[in-house]
Amino acid sequence: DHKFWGAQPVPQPGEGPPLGDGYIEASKPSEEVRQDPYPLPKDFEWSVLDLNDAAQLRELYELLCANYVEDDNASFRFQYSAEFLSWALKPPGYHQEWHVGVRVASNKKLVAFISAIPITIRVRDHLFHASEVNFLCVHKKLRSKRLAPVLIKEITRQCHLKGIFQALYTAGLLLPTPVSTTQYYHRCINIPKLVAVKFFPIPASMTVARLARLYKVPERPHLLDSGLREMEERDVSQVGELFARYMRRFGMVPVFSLDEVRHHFLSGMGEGPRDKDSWKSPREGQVVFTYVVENPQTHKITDFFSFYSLPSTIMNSDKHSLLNAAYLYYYATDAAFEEGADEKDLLKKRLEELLGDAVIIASASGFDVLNGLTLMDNVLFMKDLKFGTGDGVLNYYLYNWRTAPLAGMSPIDDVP
Ligand code: YNC
Ligand code: MG
Repeated sequence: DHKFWGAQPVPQPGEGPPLGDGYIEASKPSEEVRQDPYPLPKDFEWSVLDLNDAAQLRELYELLCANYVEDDNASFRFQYSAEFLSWALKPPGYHQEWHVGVRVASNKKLVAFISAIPITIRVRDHLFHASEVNFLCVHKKLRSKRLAPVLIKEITRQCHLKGIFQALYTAGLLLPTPVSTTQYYHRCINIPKLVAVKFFPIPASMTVARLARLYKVPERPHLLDSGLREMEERDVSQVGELFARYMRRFGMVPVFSLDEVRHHFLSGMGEGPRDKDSWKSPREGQVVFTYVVENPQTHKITDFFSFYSLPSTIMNSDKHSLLNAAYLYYYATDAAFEEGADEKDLLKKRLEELLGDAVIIASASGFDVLNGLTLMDNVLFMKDLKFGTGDGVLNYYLYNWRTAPLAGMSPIDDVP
């Protein structure tokens, strides 16, 4: 029984598959959009955050650090860094009005937040402008007071004011109605630590030492000798093209302009020298790690991969306080464009080499674990690269857009 979600333009339980793809509620001209903010309970006030102000960015960091998403056992809580939040919330064309905070009126303490960023997405054969809603958070002391629906209505109003009527969002929680459900996988790297903090339940009949040997990774990336290096500014257009072409394989994808490619894959890497040995020493505050493979003869970029740093606070250990987790982000390879009987084998082999190096670089950079979801082509390589099934799921949702469910953003051909 969803008092809020039951009245929103999202597919409702029991509706059955849609006859065709399209919006649920028509867009409105801006003068018909509600002009004044939704009322908050007394004692609270709206506050648009200026994330270019280090003090306000810090306030958001602290709110999320203490109150954002935890796993089901309340053992780990996401600890997004200030650098991450700055990168994630200020992509090209971002709107400050979409960084919506709630403060206690008397002392101005930040107690809730919701955000949106502009995105262009393709869902099957429809391309549209939308927003991606994320970082919905209400302080632990203010839970279950129906504040979340007010935040969601306010960010919706702010999107409508900018002419945006569709949104994409993800949640572990099951709501009406996922367009896709993906599962978390984990490539364990720092075995002794992961066992100590109970991230990795050690199987009976196994010792930590044996397990560590089983998960040991080489020190040096294999593709270094065939053109693997950090992405640079001069790669932006080639990476953009390769990415766009690769993503045609999937049913629901973001479509990036070159500015967005630069932002998502390059600017998150931070400043500082990019050299052949960069994989050994991440930059201070580095959020994203992007590597390309440049063919030494043709100088064409044939592949790229990226992952991002998102640590978690460890809540129940006296030995360790931070889980250094990396998450697979986007990748692409021109091996996907080969045609022939063994095309799937070729692709699988290439992705194992490529993302195998992602595991090696994550390890060399000090990450304890590399996480991935069952989306894109991840299922082709995760098993052989020793990713294990996690117990978390991530549901993908579309607001005000109807389409039949997609199989984990996997190739359209695989949709049941
Ligand atoms: C959630 N995560 O079902 P019903 S993910 C959406 N996403 O409504 P109250 C959620 N809805 O079922 P609390 C939700 N969690 O009665 C709860 N709800 O219809 C719904 N956690 O509100 C819930 N961050 O205020 C129910 O609940 C109603 O005090 C109950 O607050 C919820 O960022 C929350 O997990 C999540 O901070 C704020 O628990 C709080 O519990 C919290 O009584 C820890 O709310 C952090 C956490 C969520 C991470 C995320 C994506 C959010 C998407 C929101 C939907 C966007 C729609 C598109 C809008 C733009 C449209 C355009 C154009
Ligand atoms: Mg509440």
